[in-house]
Amino acid sequence: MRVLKYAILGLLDHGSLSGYDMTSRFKAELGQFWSAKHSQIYPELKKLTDEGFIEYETVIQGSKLEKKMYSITEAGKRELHGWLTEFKPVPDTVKDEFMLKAYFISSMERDEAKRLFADQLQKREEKAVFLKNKLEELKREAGESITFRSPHFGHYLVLTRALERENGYCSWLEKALLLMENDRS
Ligand code: FER
Repeated sequence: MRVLKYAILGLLDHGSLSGYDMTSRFKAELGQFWSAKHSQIYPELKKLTDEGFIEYETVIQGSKLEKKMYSITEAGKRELHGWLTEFKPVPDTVKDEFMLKAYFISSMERDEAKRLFADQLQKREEKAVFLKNKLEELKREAGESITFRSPHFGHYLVLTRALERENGYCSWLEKALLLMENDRS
């Protein structure tokens, strides 16, 4: 499934963008949880144009520079809406290399395992702090409470989910470290 296709349609549903604007948006925000390479974005823009889901207008910048400003078409809006409202089964668990190491923990010495878990805990805590700061920043920017109609609601949802995930990961790592600390088997 071409999920990048829907990421592009979603971005364009809020207003027209150049290819450059789009790669910037991927870098800044969307890319934090849905990364895409420049090399993937441009062929997808071409494909979506051929399919009639987006269109572009060539804008002259200065004397020579040209850029394509992309916008979503009515067919594109219908396509996006179809995807947004479609029910899906729970996807397979995202692969996490650390889980594979946890599964094979008995092949390590206790101290090695403790160091590995402590290192992961430190890094996950740093990530949680980063996300917490992002969330505070978003709340300040949004001003009043963020409700369904707020333009920040989607960003808020994705950030709160990410923060819950990292906090949950940290508390699991702490419990695992305690288990290794307290049993002397
Ligand atoms: C953001 C910063 C980080 C953001 C998402 C993330 C949606 C991370 C998400 C994740 O790790 O799942 O601004 O905006």
